[in-house]
Amino acid sequence: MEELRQKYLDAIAGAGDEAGLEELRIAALGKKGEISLRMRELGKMTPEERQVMGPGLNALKDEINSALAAKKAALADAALNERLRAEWLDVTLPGRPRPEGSIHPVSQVTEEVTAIFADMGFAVAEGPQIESDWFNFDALNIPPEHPARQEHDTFFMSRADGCDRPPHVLRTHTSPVQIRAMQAQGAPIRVIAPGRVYRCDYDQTHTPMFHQVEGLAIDRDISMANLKWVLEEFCRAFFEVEGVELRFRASHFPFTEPSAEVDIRCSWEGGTLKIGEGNDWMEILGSGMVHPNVLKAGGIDPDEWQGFAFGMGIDRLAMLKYGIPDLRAFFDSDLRWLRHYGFSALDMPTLHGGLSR
Ligand code: 2U9
Repeated sequence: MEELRQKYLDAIAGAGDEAGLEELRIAALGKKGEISLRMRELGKMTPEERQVMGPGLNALKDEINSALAAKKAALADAALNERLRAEWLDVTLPGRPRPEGSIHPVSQVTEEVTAIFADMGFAVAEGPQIESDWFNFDALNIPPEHPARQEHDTFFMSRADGCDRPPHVLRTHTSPVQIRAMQAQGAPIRVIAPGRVYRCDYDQTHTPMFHQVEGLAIDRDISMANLKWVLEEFCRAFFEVEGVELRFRASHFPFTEPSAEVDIRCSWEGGTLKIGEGNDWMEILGSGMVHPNVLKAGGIDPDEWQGFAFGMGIDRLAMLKYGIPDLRAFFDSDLRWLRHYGFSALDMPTLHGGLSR
């Protein structure tokens, strides 16, 4: 009995984990365990033998059970201590600094405009910034000799020596995106095309790269009335003013007929701009009914379909809404300017959350 005792106490003391302990428990005290078998043999003994062996085996069983429990607790303590050592955390460390980056006003306004038009059923379309002159001009009813080509201050890409095809251009407007969308999707269609455009021009109100968003809606029964409603809804949501008033002035663009420039009622009292009140008007966008030649270039039959289009400058919208005076600072990458005019990365605009909290 003393041999058994020593064997199991030594093995328990040397066990490395709970699984090892369980194996020892089964070997000693399980149904077919060594000590259990001995206890079963008690029945075959004489009463005298039983009187000696019975209490001895019971005491041995108790001692091994206690040793198992003590070792189990010790192993659990050791495991906890090891976790505490490995997973420690210095709670006195300073908090993480706020991220230094911020959302550029152009990105913010692009998101705002996209949210508003998405709510009216417009999808976002994208296309290349380097375009063929057909997509940038011809498809938009601006043939090679058209004076509008000069007005666009186009950047031309260079052609390989000996190539006599017309050079590609940096797109001067996002309109080619809508030509591509019409060709790919056909009618009916409702898309906006926000993105970078390029014109060789630089002063306080012009940069050689700027951002436009254009919209296109084509269906069987679309009129200037639909255009007017969509633009009024847009201005109300974007400038976050209930009483916006728009004025449509007859104008001319090669890609729309009839065409209208759109002014918004505003006041400049005290040198600050207020939208929706006062007696001044400020031009904010151009628009019109898509010219039949442009529909044809997009593969759409103008006898069956018609639609409206509009275009506006995203940078200019950002300046007006957020009171930013100089367009050129938009593209200087000056961190102090970005910290002042930028937006929190965690505060993405939504219609339900208020666009520009
Ligand atoms: C297709 C058909 C017609 C888009 C239009 C304007 C009028 C317009 C200017 C506003 C300020 C450009 O950024 S800006 O300088 N845009 O006045 N844009 S209609 O017309 C289209 C576009 C695509 C297929």
